[in-house]
This record gives sequence, structure tokens and C-alpha cells, in this order.
Amino acid sequence: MTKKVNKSGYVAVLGRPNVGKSTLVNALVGEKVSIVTSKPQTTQLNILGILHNRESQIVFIDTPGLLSERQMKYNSKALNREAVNALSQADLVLMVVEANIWKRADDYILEHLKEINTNAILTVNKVDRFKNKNSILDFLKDHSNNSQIIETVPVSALYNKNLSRLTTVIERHLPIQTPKYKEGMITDKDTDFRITEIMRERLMHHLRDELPYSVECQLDHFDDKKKIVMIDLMIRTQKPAHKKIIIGKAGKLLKVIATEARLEIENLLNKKVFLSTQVRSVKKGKSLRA
Ligand SMILES: Nc1nc2c(ncn2[C@@H]2O[C@H](COP(=O)(O)OP(=O)(O)OP(=O)(O)O)[C@@H](O)[C@H]2O)c(=O)[nH]1
Ligand SMILES: [Mg+2]
Repeated sequence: MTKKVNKSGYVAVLGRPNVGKSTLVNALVGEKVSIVTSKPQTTQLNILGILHNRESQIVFIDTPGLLSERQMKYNSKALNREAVNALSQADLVLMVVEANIWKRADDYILEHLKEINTNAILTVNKVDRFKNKNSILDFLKDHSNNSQIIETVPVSALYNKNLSRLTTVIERHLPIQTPKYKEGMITDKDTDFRITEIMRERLMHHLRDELPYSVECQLDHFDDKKKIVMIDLMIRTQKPAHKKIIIGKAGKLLKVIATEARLEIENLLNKKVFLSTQVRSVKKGKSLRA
């Protein structure tokens, strides 16, 4: 039977940091397009994750976590701007919150939606954390009553619960229009970006305090002409002390991080990888980018 894709559009996935936006986009798309850690503000740029269905093409925009003005720190102003930018493109919003937890930043996001008058599906994530489903029902009732919220769907992105229902609800609210992306295309980001993001994820996972936020990764060399892909990655940090921590005693920590990153890059490329990593500290005030 031929495919008849007639509904398509951009769906901005908004929410405060750590509610599971990237986990949700990856689960919906069926591939890891966006990195995930247990630390807030992991996502730093808007990333497209494209889901091709029989009758629809849903283009999710994973965004950095939004914070209210009072909570701003590090580079959160720029991250907020990036997330709000996604709204200008969006046909629909998935507002992601955590089950049974409602914070000031959630109200702040609702205010934003009201200002720009965009409809949102309230996606209540991490329902797996609660055995008592009645408490979730009460939470859904309490927070669905808002003029911008058109539907409410409880899900668990991590355990793939209720995601097909969420897709059906999204499709219902998408405009009828020709899809913009070719079938098979799952993200707007190239392989270079995805490789550096894998390394950043592994660094964020292993580092503590402010350190995860002060590292940048850059791909210095990529050669996939031979059987083994040769990759050189540069990790840049702002202080020599940070460089020492990342490398660890006798290079132990960097070895663990690089091994985890290599395995994931091999998975992405479907090829064996030889990964060489270097850590360099860049003086304060200088751009981390070469
Ligand atoms: N128990 C549970 N944990 C989840 C679920 N979804 C995500 N998580 C966890 O929540 C943490 C944050 O997940 P992310 O997907 O990085 O959250 P995010 O909203 O993209 O975070 P930022 O990019 O920092 O804004 C990770 O430790 C995930 O494993 C879920 O459905 N259930
Ligand atoms: Mg994220």
C-alpha cells in the first residue's frame, strides 16, 4: 500500500531542565538524536528529531530546559533564548513536566505560551515513579485547567509507556500540509555534531559541580575511508585545574570517558572506531572555540 503522508508540522518540546525532554524525543523518534544526563541543562541547542509515520511527519524540536528569571545561572539566558526561539517555528507545543511535581518554572512556561497564544499538549512524564496512579490522576486534574492546554497525556519516556497514544494526540492537532523532510532523515544535526555531543554527554555524566558546564568538545579529525574510523577529539576547558580533573590520576578518568564515548560512536557509525582525545585549557575570557 502506498503511503499517504498528509499531516506534518513542528512540535516544540518545552519544559524546565531535567524533566526528560530529550529522553522523550529520542524515544518517540526511535533513535538517540539528543544527549541525556541526570544533570540539568544538558541540551544546549535546539535539535530536530523527525518521526516518519504512515500518515504524518512530526518534527520535534528538542530544546534546552527553560528557567524562570529568578533561577538564571551559568549561560541560562542564552539557553532560554534558544528554547523560546523554537516557539516561533512551532505548530504545536509539547509542554513536558514531571509527574506530581509542579514548580515555578512550569508556571513561567505557561505564561510564555499564553503570551504567544500557542496550543500545548501537557505531557506528564516519569509516571513510572509512582505506584499510586490516583495521585497522578489528581495531578492531571489540577494542571489541565489552563487555556493553552488542549490535552493532557501521562507518559514514561524512559520505559516507553503511552508514547503511541501521545503520537496519536499530536497527529490530531497537526496541520494538513506536505512534509518538509525526506523519509529516512531523523535529525538536522550532522555526524560531527553528534560525535562531539556523545563526548560531552560522557563528560557531563562523570564530572561534578560547575565542571560539566565548562567543557567544550571539538572534532579535530575524522577519517572513515578505512575499515576503522579514525577520530581526534579535543576537549577544551577554562582552567588548568579542570584539565587535571578530567584526565584524572594516571589518566584513569579520561580513559573511562573516552572508552564509553568510543563505544557509543561505534554504535552511531556502525563501524569500529579509533578515538584519540586531548584536553586543553584555554585562558579565561578567550573563546573556547578555535
Ligand atoms: N524515572 C524516569 N526518569 C526519566 C524519564 N525520562 C527521563 N528520565 C531521566 O531524567 C533525567 C533527565 O533526562 P533528560 O532527557 O536529559 O531531560 P531534559 O529535560 O532533556 O533535560 P535538559 O536537557 O537538561 O533540559 C535523566 O536521568 C533521564 O534518565 C522517565 O520517564 N522516568
Ligand atoms: Mg535535554
